[in-house]
Order: sequence, then structure tokens, then C-alpha cells
Amino acid sequence: MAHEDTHDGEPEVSAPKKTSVGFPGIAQSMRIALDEMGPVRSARTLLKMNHVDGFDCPSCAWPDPDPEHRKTAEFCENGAKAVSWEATRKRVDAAFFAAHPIAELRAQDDHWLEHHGRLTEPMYLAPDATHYAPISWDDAIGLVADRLKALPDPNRAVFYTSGRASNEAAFVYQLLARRLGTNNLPDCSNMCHESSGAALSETIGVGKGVVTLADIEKHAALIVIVGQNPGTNHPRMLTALEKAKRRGARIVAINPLPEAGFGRFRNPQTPRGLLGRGTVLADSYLPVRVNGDLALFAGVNKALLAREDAAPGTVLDQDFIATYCDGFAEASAALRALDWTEITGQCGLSREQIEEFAAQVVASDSVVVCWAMGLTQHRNAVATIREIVNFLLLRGNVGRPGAGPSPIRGHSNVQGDRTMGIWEKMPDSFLDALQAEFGFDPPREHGWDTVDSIRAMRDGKVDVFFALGGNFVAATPDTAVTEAAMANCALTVHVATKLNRSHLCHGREALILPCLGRTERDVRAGVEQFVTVEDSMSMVHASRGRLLPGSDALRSEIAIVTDLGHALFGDSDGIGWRAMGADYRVIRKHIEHVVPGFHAFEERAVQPGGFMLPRGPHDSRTFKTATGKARFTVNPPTMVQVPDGHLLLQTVRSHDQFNTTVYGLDDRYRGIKGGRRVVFVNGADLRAFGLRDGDAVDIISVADDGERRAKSFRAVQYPTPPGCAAAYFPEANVLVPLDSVAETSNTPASKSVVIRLEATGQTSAAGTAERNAARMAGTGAG
Ligand SMILES: Nc1nc2c(c(=O)[nH]1)N[C@H]1C(S)=C(S)[C@@H](COP(=O)(O)OP(=O)(O)OC[C@H]3O[C@@H](n4cnc5c(=O)[nH]c(N)nc54)[C@H](O)[C@@H]3O)O[C@H]1N2
Ligand SMILES: Nc1nc2c(c(=O)[nH]1)N[C@H]1C(S)=C(S)[C@@H](COP(=O)(O)OP(=O)(O)OC[C@H]3O[C@@H](n4cnc5c(=O)[nH]c(N)nc54)[C@H](O)[C@@H]3O)O[C@H]1N2
Ligand SMILES: [Mo]
Repeated sequence: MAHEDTHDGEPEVSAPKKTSVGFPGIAQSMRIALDEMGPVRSARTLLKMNHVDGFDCPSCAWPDPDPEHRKTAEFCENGAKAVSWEATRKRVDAAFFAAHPIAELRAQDDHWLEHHGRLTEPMYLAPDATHYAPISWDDAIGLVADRLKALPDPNRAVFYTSGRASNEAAFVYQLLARRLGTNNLPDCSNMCHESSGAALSETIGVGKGVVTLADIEKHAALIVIVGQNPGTNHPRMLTALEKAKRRGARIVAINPLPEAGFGRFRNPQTPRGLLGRGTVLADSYLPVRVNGDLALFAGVNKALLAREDAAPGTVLDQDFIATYCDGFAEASAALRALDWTEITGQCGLSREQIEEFAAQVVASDSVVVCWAMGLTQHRNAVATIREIVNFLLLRGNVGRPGAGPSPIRGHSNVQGDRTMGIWEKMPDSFLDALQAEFGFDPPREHGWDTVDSIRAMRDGKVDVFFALGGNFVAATPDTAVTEAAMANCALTVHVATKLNRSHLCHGREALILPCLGRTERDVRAGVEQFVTVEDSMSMVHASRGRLLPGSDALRSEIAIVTDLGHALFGDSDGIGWRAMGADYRVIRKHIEHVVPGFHAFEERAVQPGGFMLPRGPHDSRTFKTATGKARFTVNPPTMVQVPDGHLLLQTVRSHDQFNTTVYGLDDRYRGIKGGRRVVFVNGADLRAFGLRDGDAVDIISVADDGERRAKSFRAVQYPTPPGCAAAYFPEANVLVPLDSVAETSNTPASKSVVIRLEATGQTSAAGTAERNAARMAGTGAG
């Protein structure tokens, strides 16, 4: 990786890859590790990843194998990148901030900002100042407390959370917000799996997945992977899929892009994988049109019903439907009435392809459906996921081994944060428990989620924006609107490990509070502490950092939040903020009392592998829905209308990024090297626009409230269905209208952006200069 040339430039393009991992993956992550950490630290750190006595990988939320089955290095290319990035020896210290005015930093791209290294001490930006300057911890915490105390209404504060916060940090953080008197707790999940949570709570009574790693590895006969790119975003899932394949399971991938992870997998953990040809993972691949999954699943369900009609008693699980479900009559009638041309027209697949998929389903005793952002970030996302629940219920594929819905979560502890109460609308049962434990009245009125927080900030309803991690302005839609919304706040505060754009799009005053990362030793009152996390499959376990902290001044997120709690409320409220900050066991005791499923938390957290939270639908076919049954629902297929001459753009991650953290400028599997401003388009569409592969284009999104432009992209001819396009997030976020959201979940529809392309008549290299100029001018085009 050429760190000297860190600016996004003219990319080199080659054919997409059909094989994942193997030696190139290891070589790539070792390059980054050596560059960031040097050899000794690299070896020490990477060997402790995902070990029973080590730290939880801060990358994705994929579960760890049983303790007995973990490899010496439970290694994954992108996990290694995430760890190296955090454990880097580079530093962004007071001298760095003195040398670089904010205006100059804002002109840099996201890769440049983060690659300068770890933040080392608290920094303060005074009103009208041009530079951040050092501030002591006491003054920083005192300042935040003063501003919060001065609020005329606690709802003028917003507390954002990114999904890397531990259970303990999340618990004290939500406690602080609610003790202050607000439920304004937006989080990254609002932009991520909120649609899954909404659909699953309504239909099966829990907002998260119910499938375990063993279901995938050992039991499922058919694994459907829809709207997910596991080779890049959950690389360890490929190992699980390989195990499933070797015992005879079948895999169907549904995706507008033929991602490398569906092809030949060369497992870096086995000689077979490294030296042999590897294992082909997906048996079939359905190139669905972007946003066409609702129609596709409605079609499969219709086909299953037709097969049952042709041979009654052979296709549906009638006993399961009769005993455990309701709504079947209405849902099946609606599906039977659907028109095939409507279905095939929407999803872009033929009736034969859909019938063939239905045949595979009927031939499989148990089916798991895994999905991620390809489903959740559309306007019809909740309806699509509800239709997938219909699909599973039809054949009783919930509540038995190898079957069920499996939303694959993103951030390593995003699921745990929700369990701990990070949600703007926690149910009364949780708030009652909080009240009983701490003796104050938590607010009951729902707070703002991410999109509503941005609207409130834009409209001048927020004075203090506080973020526990994340990169709010880069991760959220409508970059220009969000940046202006942040500037509208009186105070913006970021608890962070690395410098990012959100620290530079600040309120009138701003603070950066540098914290420990997962990899680092956390000692409080002379005693080494650990924290806990919950993975995508409801396993809760301990995580212990091993490295010396990046600077002596770093504090844990828990210490920062509990110090703020003490500064706000002192000892008078009896909550004992200081005691929680001094000994995390105190926090775990409170969690045990407040959150269901956490009995004997302390003991169970440290047992090898941790413990599993109860999953009613899977364990006992218990469905805590409005009717106490699993619910079939009616979801008429609809999709975003795309006018002639326009495409539907989805925004994706490259192989070299973690959300807004850009490790490098390559996307190896998709054949892109050295640049991120690319837009992937079907060849026929390019020709229809009079464009050729390699042309420089602007991307213009069109919405009811007007047009938005992202400048200077390179058009790349790519095997995606006609009418579809893809570009990288966060560069493309400027195109996503704030008001374009999923129904019910309010998740930004960042994978359903209606766009057109405009040739700029220049090479994309010339565009780089223009783009930098645009960023300097703060037009939000960057
Ligand atoms: N290395 C790495 N790991 C990560 C992350 C990271 O950025 N880097 N991010 C983490 C986070 S927070 C999350 S949420 C997850 C995200 O994991 P993913 O959801 O895999 O991430 P995306 O890159 O958004 O990929 C979306 C996939 O859905 C497909 N897709 C897009 N639109 C549609 C559609 O309409 N229908 C179908 N069927 N498919 C569609 C895209 O082609 C792509 O393959 O990964 C987590 N893990
Ligand atoms: N267009 C588009 N937009 C999207 C998406 C998309 O697919 N397309 N995906 C959405 C999704 S799924 C998500 S989850 C969000 C992600 O949104 P966020 O969670 O807000 O963003 P991240 O990029 O994960 O945050 C990176 C920053 O977190 C900080 N950080 C890293 N580790 C730690 C830590 O241990 N503690 C603290 N306090 N800070 C830390 C670093 O300073 C780093 O700069 O983005 C969403 N936005
Ligand atoms: Mo996410």
C-alpha cells in the first residue's frame, strides 16, 4: 500500500475476481500490519485476536467458533486490517493540530485523515478558533457538563453511538442520557439493521436473528445469502460456508453484483485452501436487480404455494402453520393473486430462475436466510424482510436446527449496544427496570433516531451533539445537509480513536476526547478491566485488550462517560458513577438486574466462549408478537420508480474500508486499484448513455426536493443487471436525500438512489483537481 501517495486518484481497473482470500489476502493484510505496527507488535497483536483470553476483533460481528476449534491465529484479512489500523504506531498529537488549521484538514479525504494515526490527548476548539488546542481532561469534562446543565430542555441534546462501544460503555451511556432526561439515542443501527429489527420484531417477536453458527456450519441444508458481500465484510463467514459446503449444504447467492466471495474460496487456515484450488461456495447465483428482492421473494413464495396446490401436503409445513402462525390465509391469497409479469419485471429474473430456486427450497429440509445491507437500505426494506419471514414460515423454517432468519450484523458490538438500551424507543419494560434499579424516572417519550436527529439539528433544535465513536457526518446521508446541521449545534463532542471528518464539521465549540481501543489494556484503580460484547448470533463474551495504550492520556469510553455522569450529578443521585468507572463489575451487576438474560453475568462472561442469550423463536418456538404467534404478512411488491435515462444506484463498501474508515484505495475483488471514485454500470446502459468504460462522469441524483451532484467519477463497465449502478460509500452519500428512507424503520435508502450520469468531457485525473477544489470550498461534493 503506497502510503506516501494517500490521495484518491485515477484508479486502475481490471476484471473482477472469482476467487477469494488465499495468499493475496494474507499478503495484503500483512502489508498494512507491518506498515502500521512493525513486525513485533504485528505478531503480538494479531495472535491475540478472537482468542479466549484476548480481545474481540473490532471489525465485524461474525461469531467466534467454539473455543476448542479456534486456530492459533483466528485470522481474517479484514479483521487484521481493522486491528492494525487501531494498533498503529502513528500519532495525531497536539503538534499535528497546531500545524494544521481545520480548514486545511477538511480539504483532505477520509483516508488521509485517519491514516495519520491515533489521537493522543483531549482537544478543544474554541468559538471562531482556526485550530484545535489541547485541553485537560477535567476542563473538557467540566465544559461538557456545564453546557448540558445549561440546556433549557434535555431534549436539546443528542447522544449518538457507533457499534464498537462495549456492553458496559453502552449501558452507562444510555443511563447518562436517560438520567439527563432524554431518549435521543440515535445509533449506527438506525442506518444499518433497523429494518431487520422492525420486520423481525413484528413477525417473530425478536428484533434480531435466531440462528447460530452451528446452524450454518452443521445443520442447514440450504443457505441463502441475499444482499450481503461476505468475502469483504464478514470474511470469517466464508470459513463457515466452506464447512457447510463440505458436508453437502447448498448455497444460493442473490445479489446484483457477482461478488468474489460467492466463487472459489481458498481458506487461509488450511493447506487445502492455500495450495489447492479451494471450494466453490455458491451453487447458484441470482443476479437480482437492485431493490428487486421483494418481488423475487414474493415470486418464490407464490411458486411454493403453486407446488403445494399441485401436490397437497408435500410442500408447506401445515402443522407448523396451524399451530404457531397467523395471517396465512390473507398472505397466501395475496401471493396467489400476484401477476408473474409484474414479479419478473421488477426483479429482473425469469420465471424459470425463480421456479428453479423454489425447487431447491423444496429439496432442502432446512433453510437459513442470511442478509445484510443489500436488503435493509431500501424504501421497501421492512416489507422485503417480512416477505422473507413468510418464505421461512411457509416450510416451518423457524425454530429448528439449521433454519431461520439470520441478519448478519455489522459493527462488532452493534447488537449488544441495542441489548444494553441504545435505542431511541426502548420498550417500557426496559425503562421500568432501569427505574427500579436506579430510582429515577426515565423519560418515556421516544427520542430521535439518526435521520430525525439530523432534521432536528438542521432546524436548530439541538444544542449539544455528543458521539460515542463513529463518524456521523460521513456515515449519514445528504452530506451537505448533515454538515450544515452539525454546524448549527452549540457544542459537538466526539469520543474517538482516530481523527475523522465529523471532528472537522463542528459546532460553535467542539471537543475531541481520545479513548482506548479494543486492543488496549484498560486499567482502572490499579486493576485490569475487561469488557463484554455480543456477536451477531447472541453470544456474549469478555474482551480484554493486551497492548499498552496509544498514549498515557487515553481514557476508556466507560471512564469518560462515568466521569461526565459524576460531573453532572455528583454523588447525590445515588447512581454511583465513580464506582462504576472504577470497577466494571459494578456495571455488570446493574446490567444483570436490568437486562433479561444476564443472570450470573460476571461468571458466565469469562467462561470460555461466553454464553448465549435466550432466543425464544429458535429455542421453543415462542413468538412474543402482538398475537403471540409468528405472523404471515401481506407485502405487495413495489419498487422505486426509475425514469427513462436513469439508473438505480446502490452504495457499497470496497474491500479496503471499514465503513467511513478507508484503509487503502484498492478494491481487489472488484478489480479496482488506486482510486475510489468509480461508478459500476452495465455495458448496455453505458452505451445507451453514449458513454464508454473509463469516461469521466458526474453522478446526479434526482429526488422530489431537487438534484444532488457528486463530481468526477470514472465509469466502469461491470456485470450488474441493466438499470443498476454501484458506487462507494461514503463518497456517494452526498447523493442520498435525507428524506429518502425505508418505510417504518426510517433507515436511509442508501441502496436505492435514482441517478443519471453526465459526461464531464475530461479525464477523471483532471477531475481529481476539481474535486479537491470543491472540497476546499466546502460544497460537500467530496
Ligand atoms: N471489512 C469490512 N467489514 C465490515 C464493514 C466494512 O465496511 N468493512 N462494515 C460492517 C458493517 S457496519 C456492516 S452493516 C456490514 C455490511 O455488510 P454488507 O451488507 O455486505 O455491506 P455492503 O458493502 O453495503 O454490501 C451490500 C451487498 O448487498 C448487495 N446489494 C445492494 N443492493 C442490493 C439489492 O437491492 N438486493 C440484493 N439482493 N443485494 C443488494 C451489494 O451488491 C453488496 O454485495 O459489514 C460489516 N463488516
Ligand atoms: N451510503 C451509505 N451510507 C451508509 C452505509 C451504506 O452502506 N451506504 N452504511 C451504514 C452503516 S451499515 C453503518 S453501521 C454506518 C456506520 O457509521 P459509524 O459507526 O458512525 O461510522 P464508522 O465509519 O464505523 O466510524 C469510524 C470512526 O469510529 C471511531 N472509532 C473507531 N474505533 C473506536 C472505538 O473503539 N471507540 C470510539 N469511541 N471510537 C472509535 C474512529 O474515530 C473512526 O473514525 O454507516 C452507514 N452509512
Ligand atoms: Mo452497519
